[in-house]
Amino acid sequence: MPVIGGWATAGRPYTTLAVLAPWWLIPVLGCGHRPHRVPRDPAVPERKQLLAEKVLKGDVRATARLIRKIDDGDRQVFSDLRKLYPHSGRSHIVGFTGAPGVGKSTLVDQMVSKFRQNGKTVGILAIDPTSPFTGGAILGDRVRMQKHSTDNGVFIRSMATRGAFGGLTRSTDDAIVVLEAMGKNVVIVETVGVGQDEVEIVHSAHTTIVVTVPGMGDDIQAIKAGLMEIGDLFVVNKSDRQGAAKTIRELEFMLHMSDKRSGVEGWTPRVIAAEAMTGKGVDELYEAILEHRAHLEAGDGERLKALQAIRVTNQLLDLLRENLVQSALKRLGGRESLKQVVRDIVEKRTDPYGVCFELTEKLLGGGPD
Ligand SMILES: Nc1nc2c(ncn2[C@@H]2O[C@H](COP(=O)(O)OP(=O)(O)O)[C@@H](O)[C@H]2O)c(=O)[nH]1
Ligand SMILES: [Mg+2]
Repeated sequence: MPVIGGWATAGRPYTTLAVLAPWWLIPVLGCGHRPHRVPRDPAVPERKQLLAEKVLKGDVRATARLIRKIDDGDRQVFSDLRKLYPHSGRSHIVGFTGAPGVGKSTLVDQMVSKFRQNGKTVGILAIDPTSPFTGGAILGDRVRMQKHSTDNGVFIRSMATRGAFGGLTRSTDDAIVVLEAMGKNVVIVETVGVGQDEVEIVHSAHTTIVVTVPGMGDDIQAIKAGLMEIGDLFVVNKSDRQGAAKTIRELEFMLHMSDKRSGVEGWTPRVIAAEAMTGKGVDELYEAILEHRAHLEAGDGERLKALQAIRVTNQLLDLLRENLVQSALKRLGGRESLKQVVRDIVEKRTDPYGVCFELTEKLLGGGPD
């Protein structure tokens, strides 16, 4: 059995740097003339310090509060995250993605039971940016997960990422750090399966599981092209339905033909038939998850480390981007001034290139804020 708790890692051979780094970041990343220096901890009230400390002791309420703050885009969480970060990196992060209704939550519920039976503690993040107010799909998930609610070894939270500037991936990564520091052996992330987050999960997970069902439209339309590239494991759920065998065959064929897969070197994605409701295929999926982890950890864990390096690169660039943009906006004089500048650009009094260049110079060349 693989050691869940070894040096954890993640990421993927992505189009990472080129896509994420705008040109004005290059001086910062590459040839900055200032020596690298970690900023001092901002003055943090005692209460805030305690939040991270409580999380490290496994305090459920403190953990919930911190994740809530992350979800709200509260920038004060950074000092807590810095305290927690050294304690992260030990959990196995498993992502579930796929269209709404395919049975992800039902499967997650089954996996939680399996991990618990095997003595692992589990943190679950349900990501649903579509319904911040009603709870939407998450509400159903909560009801479904109720049987774990009295289990101290399970912690479940949903996130809508209302305020986070860096978007879904950023706040998901931050929340994962919190759950790892809390001491959970396994962190499961379920996305609601709409929009970008459906594929972005791959940035955060070590093992990405794409869930689909038989007979969703013609042929392989059951799965979007982007999803084919990110899955380490594919589940054809509701295989009690007609057409399951055909969907499985087609998926396997597509995987065989695909040359765009971004998965881990040496790993062949697998297609598993399941009925999450009855538990069919659940053992097989569980074993496959452990096998994938073992594959990452094989040898001296080079694959895991490579995955982690890409993940950290993404995370760092996201953070840098967020901080630089916020500083630039502050320099500009806030949102109101931004509107004025935009008006000036629209009326051709100036241009976006010049404004951007000037601001970058001020930010990187000028004195401190
Ligand atoms: N027939 C059938 N229904 C299932 C199966 N697994 C889940 N469901 C049902 O599909 C619906 C959506 O499941 P859910 O887990 O909420 O999907 P999610 O939106 O992907 O999280 C629920 O009503 C489940 O009871 C299955 O294996 N077979
Ligand atoms: Mg769900």
